[in-house]
Amino acid sequence: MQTNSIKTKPFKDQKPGTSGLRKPVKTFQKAHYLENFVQAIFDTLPEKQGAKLALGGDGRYYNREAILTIIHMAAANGIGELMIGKSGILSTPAASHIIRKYELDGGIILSASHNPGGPDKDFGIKFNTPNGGPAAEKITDAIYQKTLEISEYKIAEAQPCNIDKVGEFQYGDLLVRVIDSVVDYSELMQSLFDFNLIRDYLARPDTQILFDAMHAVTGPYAEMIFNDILGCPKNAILRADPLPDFGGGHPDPNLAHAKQLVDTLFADAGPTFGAASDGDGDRNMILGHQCFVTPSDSLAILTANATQIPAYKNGLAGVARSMPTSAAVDKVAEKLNIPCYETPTGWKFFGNLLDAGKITLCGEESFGTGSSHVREKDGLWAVLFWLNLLAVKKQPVSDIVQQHWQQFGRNAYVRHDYEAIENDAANSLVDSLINQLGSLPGKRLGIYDVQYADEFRYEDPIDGSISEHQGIRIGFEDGSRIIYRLSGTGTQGATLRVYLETYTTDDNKLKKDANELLKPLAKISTELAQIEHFTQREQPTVIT
Ligand code: G16
Repeated sequence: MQTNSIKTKPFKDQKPGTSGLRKPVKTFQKAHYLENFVQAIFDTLPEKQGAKLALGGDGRYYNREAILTIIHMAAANGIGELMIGKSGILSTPAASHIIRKYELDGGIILSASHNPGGPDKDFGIKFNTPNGGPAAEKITDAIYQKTLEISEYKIAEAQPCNIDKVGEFQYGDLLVRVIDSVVDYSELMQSLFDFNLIRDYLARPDTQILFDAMHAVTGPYAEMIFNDILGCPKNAILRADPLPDFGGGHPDPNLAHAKQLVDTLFADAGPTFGAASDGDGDRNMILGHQCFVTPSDSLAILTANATQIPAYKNGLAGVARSMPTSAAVDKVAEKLNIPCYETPTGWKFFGNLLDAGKITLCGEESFGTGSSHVREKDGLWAVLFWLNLLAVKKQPVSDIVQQHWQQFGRNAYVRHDYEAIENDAANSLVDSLINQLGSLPGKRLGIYDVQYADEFRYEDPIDGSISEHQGIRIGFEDGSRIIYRLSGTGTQGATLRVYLETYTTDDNKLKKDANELLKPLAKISTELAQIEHFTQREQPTVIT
């Protein structure tokens, strides 16, 4: 097999963000762009020769082309084995699972997650380490450094290569194993949850569920689990077929982008349970009949009820949430007397805590929930956890949520996103906020007294690594918070995220709309950051 060394020049914009490198497809299609980044990944591997890697993605536009390029580069770089999802399809949690199960040296996942797909939309690539989780910052920094120094990459002469059939073939010295990851993943799920109980629950005449796969990667996984194994009818899954452009939709499971699902669940005779997952299958949204469970509440409720689920019946070592996620889970952890860690945004920050056995469950406000079963957040896992819980409790979702709030109080929560704003405007807004931080503690803003105002800094309790500038926190005496962050996953300009949270035990407020409860705090947040002045936006683009 002929291999070539191709001369190239660095691109300056290949610094991975919150979750890998995400750019418009057109950027990835520039000559050498993908290849440079992949070569940098290979050159960062501790043992490149003979390494075994997983490879696959969410099936979005450019997935297949990128996979074929990576196979040719792997062969030329001395990689020993690639384990590839059939037709290039691997959900992010399934990739994490196969890296762990088959003891691979890592994996390359092609996804821009919840970002839209298509020739004019987004693509992404990220590297996961042997623990199955997203590479830690020191590794992504090393990859970035390599991209700045690169002068050539290695690639084999293209040869026909069939990734649509399960089986093995040799590509020079490289062994390519095409697998059906749906089988591995569904076996893992069956080892965690009581499938017999869930099956009986789903067969009840008063139970009806609806899962929205959003034309994204979870379709085949959901069909095997819900239709084939749990016996749900075909129409229990919406948008099951994965499409390269997600059917023109935005594969983000939230109230704005899963509209048909939300409308159905909120109709008078709607199903008892609804859920959705995102582009690469790691996010989840949970709904009951006329009830939306915020991701922060979902994490708290799963934590409070974990011992009712087979996999967690012996209790939890601890829990973790990202800083902007509401403190609902903190209240539960306190009651259970288990540790609760606060990490920066990004699943990679949970990796060390999971590996060290310090936590069992973790989650984020950005519709991500997961556990120690893999090292990624896991959309279908969260859905099955809820179904197992419903099968045990035999109560409507809304009753479970209300009872949780009665017991622990309610952390009412919303997030306002201002998308695609000018980078300079976003940076000026953040600078202006940082300049105010010193003068805020002790001040009264509306009906709230500022207790602290700072930039979040994280010291990893396991390896001592430090991550600075992880978001601006304004904390109030009554536990309310306003958090500001710039997203690390957008591809157009900057996205400002404003997270609002207030805590209440007042019975009258337990049934109220969160937006209503957070109105005063929302007003303070826009005034303090002078959002309209800096961005010329009167309203957020999306409220979740
Ligand atoms: C990624 C990360 C998450 C993070 C989310 C939003 O999720 O894995 O940890 O919370 O992005 O990040 P940001 O607020 O910086 O946009 P995903 O599902 O997009 O891979």
